[in-house]
Amino acid sequence: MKKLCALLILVLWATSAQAARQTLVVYNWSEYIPQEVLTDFTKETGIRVSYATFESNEALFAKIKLQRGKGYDVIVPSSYFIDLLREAGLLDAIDKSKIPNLSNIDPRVMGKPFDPENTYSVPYMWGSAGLVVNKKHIDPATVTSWKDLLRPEYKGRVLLSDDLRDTLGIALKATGHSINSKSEAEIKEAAEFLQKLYPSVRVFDVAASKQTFVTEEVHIGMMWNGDSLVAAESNPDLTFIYPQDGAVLWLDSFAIPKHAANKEAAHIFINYMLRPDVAKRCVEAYMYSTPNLEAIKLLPADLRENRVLLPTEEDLKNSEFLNSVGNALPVYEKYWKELKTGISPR
Ligand code: N2P
Repeated sequence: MKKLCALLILVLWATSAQAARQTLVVYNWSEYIPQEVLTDFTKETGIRVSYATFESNEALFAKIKLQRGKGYDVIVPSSYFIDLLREAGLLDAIDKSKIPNLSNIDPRVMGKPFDPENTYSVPYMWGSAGLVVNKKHIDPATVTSWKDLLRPEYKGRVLLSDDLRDTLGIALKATGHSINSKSEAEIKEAAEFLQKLYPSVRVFDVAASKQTFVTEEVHIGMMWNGDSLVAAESNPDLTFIYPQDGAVLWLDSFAIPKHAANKEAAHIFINYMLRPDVAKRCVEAYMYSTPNLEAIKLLPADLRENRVLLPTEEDLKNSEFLNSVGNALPVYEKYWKELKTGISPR
């Protein structure tokens, strides 16, 4: 018995010592994990972190596909991109026995259609694309729907996201359809809404949307909720609105690529990120909605009550999470390209 215990201790020690020698390669959205959190992870575990960032799911997918699931240990795809990566054979199953902090996660974000058993994904943050107005120029009380973007007085002052599903998503909402529509007629109607709006658009952007709103180059448009709260710290006139026709919701999750070199360390990292005190620091830095119920309890009251950060069911009425649209994706791409280039699809 004694011998067995000694052997077990030796194995555990060897595993953690081996993990500690490794460099964990994390590939994540920009501005999503504070550097100090990564530094503290290394201090605690001895595992170094090499951190790279991307600005869109498409860029992430292309990179992981090109490298055939090698080169990164932890990635953070949104919603249905988990499914796309899994289908392409690019993800490895998560060993949930190594993520005890999974018990902190709100059951409402578990088991989404893109990964019904959470075999491949562990939720990190969720959020929305909603409306932002600058109240110095526009009375927020007059803006309740995506359709309001069409008002002629906003001409040249509108910002739309450069993300195809987000932007066609808000146009689908404006025209009364699901953001996950697979109907060509509905997608076409949404694209026509965007064509009508096009002359009003000053910028299509995601990465620089905060900056563009803060400098007041635009007065109204779409933005991720967290970005709007961070931008409002620099320009307090920026106000976020959950449109009555519904916001576009996403859930970003940790996943492990199929041929990750440091799977042991990847699990240690994911479990660390789900620790309530760590998740709290990430929320405070980037103001997105955490699904970590224990972390929410640790937040100061003003953040817990902030409905942009943690919206109520009522705020999210008519909102939907993005899902895979399967074979309809090329239809979205066709209309998106037409909008951006002016070249009509055949
Ligand atoms: C954080 C980006 C949020 C990711 N900068 C949206 N899926």
